[in-house]
Amino acid sequence: MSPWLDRQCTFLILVASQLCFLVYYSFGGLQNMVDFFSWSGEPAWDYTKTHDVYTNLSLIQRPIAGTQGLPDCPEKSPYLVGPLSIQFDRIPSLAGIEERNPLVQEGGFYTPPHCLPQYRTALIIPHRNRETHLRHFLYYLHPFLQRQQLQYGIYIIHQAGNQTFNRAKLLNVGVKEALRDEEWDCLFLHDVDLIPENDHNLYICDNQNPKHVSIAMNKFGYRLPYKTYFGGVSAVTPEQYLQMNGFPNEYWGWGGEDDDIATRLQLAGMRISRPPLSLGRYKMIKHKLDRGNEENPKRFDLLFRTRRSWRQDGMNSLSYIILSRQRMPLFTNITADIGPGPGSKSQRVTQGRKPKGAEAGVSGTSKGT
Ligand code: UD2
Ligand code: MN
Repeated sequence: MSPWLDRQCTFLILVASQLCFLVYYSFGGLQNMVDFFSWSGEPAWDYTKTHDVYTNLSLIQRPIAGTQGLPDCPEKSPYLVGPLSIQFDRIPSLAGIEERNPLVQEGGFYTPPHCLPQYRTALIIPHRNRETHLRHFLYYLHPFLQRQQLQYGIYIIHQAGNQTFNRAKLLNVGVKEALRDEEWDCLFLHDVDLIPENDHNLYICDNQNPKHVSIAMNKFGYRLPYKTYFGGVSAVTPEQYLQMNGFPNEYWGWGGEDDDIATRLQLAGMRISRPPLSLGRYKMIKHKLDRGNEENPKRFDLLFRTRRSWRQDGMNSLSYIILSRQRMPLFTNITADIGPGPGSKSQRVTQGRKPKGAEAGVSGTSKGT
């Protein structure tokens, strides 16, 4: 080969390999590329053709007398419609949502009236000062879940006071309190500002492994931002939750707790399961970082220690005080004093005293209950 040709070849190889890299990264790395090329058995969804989230609801909302002789609900509900239209420009009223969901019982509970449900799912939502997000959430999630023919309950876990927010600890409180009500098969841990875009994204657990559900969000251009990402919406069975000793209690402020959960589930011998990228789609309501949930400067140090700390910090070290448990028309509201967080001058919201009506004895104030 002439030196001229040789140089031409080297040049072409260089250009080709650069192109390959470009393609690889524009697909968001290996995980997304595998999803893109592998056939998942799901139809290719067209998100330009969307349906109203209340479609078909009147068909499943006619109450019938008694539950005797009801057939089992099918594995997959025949009422599902696929991609949903989601808008946040108008804020629905709670009374309006109630009116459109007449079969939701006090406390935000629902059981299908025409068949015996195969799954019982509790949704657990950490919350403080996000009332408009909560209304959007209830407006979309109630009809979404009813169309899936699940038995479900919605729990809003409200952090009392204005000290630093602690998402993971609130999730621990929520799991413990929800399991007092019912033997839920599946616990959905859900940010209040995320709305699922496709009702074939079933709110049920994977019995083998914890499931990360919100894998494609508008916020990240509908791609998984990194391989071990576990934020937003995830689903665990009570057994999986106990196997990983619940979630960490020591992450105060924004960030890190989701990565800790991803690490601890692996340390507990499990791995992350995920739905197909075309199904785990979510819209996040735009927002700024909340006051009281500033970035946690200790998150990297804490993450460095997860391997050593996960067996001591979690469900077995959880301590909190329930200030109120209210059965609202569309959800159960649990207000908890989860402590002041590190570096805080004041003590608990309740200053160590049991407030009037608080259920300190029953609800896990002592460690390890
Ligand atoms: C990301 C993750 C989230 C969590 C967080 C870091 C996504 C979609 N979500 O969310 O799961 O890991 O980073 O901590 O990537 N909240 C309140 N009031 C507050 C603060 C938070 O209700 O004052 C609740 C609410 O349910 C919210 C959630 O905590 O959706 C997560 O907080 P965020 O929405 O401010 O954080 P974000 O969007 O960065
Ligand atoms: Mn958010």
